[in-house]
Amino acid sequence: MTLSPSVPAEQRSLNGHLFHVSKTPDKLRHLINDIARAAKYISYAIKTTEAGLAGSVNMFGEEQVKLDVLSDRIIQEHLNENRLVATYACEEHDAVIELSPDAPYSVVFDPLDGSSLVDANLAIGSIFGIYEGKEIIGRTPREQVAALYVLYGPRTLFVYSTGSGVHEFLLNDVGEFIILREHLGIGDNAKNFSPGNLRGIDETDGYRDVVESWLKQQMTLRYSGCLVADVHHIFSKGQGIFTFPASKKYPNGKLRHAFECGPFAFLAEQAGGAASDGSQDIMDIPLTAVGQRCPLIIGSKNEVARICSLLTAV
Ligand code: AFP
Repeated sequence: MTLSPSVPAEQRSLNGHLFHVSKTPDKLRHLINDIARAAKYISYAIKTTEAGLAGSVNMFGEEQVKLDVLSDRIIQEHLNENRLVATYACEEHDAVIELSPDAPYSVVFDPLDGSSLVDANLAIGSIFGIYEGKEIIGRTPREQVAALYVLYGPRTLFVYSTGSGVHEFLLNDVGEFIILREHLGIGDNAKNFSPGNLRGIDETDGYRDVVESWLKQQMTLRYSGCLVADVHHIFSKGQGIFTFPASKKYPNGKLRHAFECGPFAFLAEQAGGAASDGSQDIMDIPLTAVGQRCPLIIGSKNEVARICSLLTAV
């Protein structure tokens, strides 16, 4: 892992890094820069918008907070501006939306992940996956040409991969994303665990065994309720495991395949980790609908494999 002082000056900004280090094609670089610009507005909105309810519901029947609606609008405006996006799909709409049909990319995104934590002032995030072409349904996460997330915590971080490693940037005081760490890696073994959907511990075969094995090994609990924050913890510490298996309430898990599981699976693989739904690599599960959900086991490779075998052993 390299820290910023050793990175040549022209490679320190997000744009410089995309251009010089990741050798990202120009149009994709422009698109990622536009997403980063949207993230700066969201970061600002989080600090300045009253955390009340918007009084509307999304396609899953969940109440949208003002910031969900605002973040969604900010991202849409930025995607609309550049004529690089043919279609997009996001958590707040139930259909794929067409923007510029002949444009080179399609984008999947969760504008504000962890929005139920806004009033508690915990970390929240945005997640993006980028595909070539205008089709989203029928694709697999492996076909993404880039995936990235933004973490709005005490500091705003931007983490991206265009297929050559995972790189982390910090939003500085003049509004520039500056390199913090290059080539984030996830080691094969986990010391931290992040157990989502614990209420389903006895409804998912083997989940109680998984959790008991973590306690027996005296692993460290780290769970915030925001996927972006919880999985970023794994990237940041270089090890760990996050689970959100199915249960009676969530027969296919809660997390959305297109804009939660898929982008994180791409990033985890790039960092040397893995992501599974319990039996299949998330990277190879086709997107069948915008609202498709998927169980998620993500993080250190050996631990992902061990948990999948415990979940399917019963
Ligand atoms: P919200 O965006 O409604 O807060 O949901 C967040 C989330 O989709 C994901 O970020 C978390 O990992 C997961 O839900 C947490 O779910 P539980 O609240 O059921 O633990």
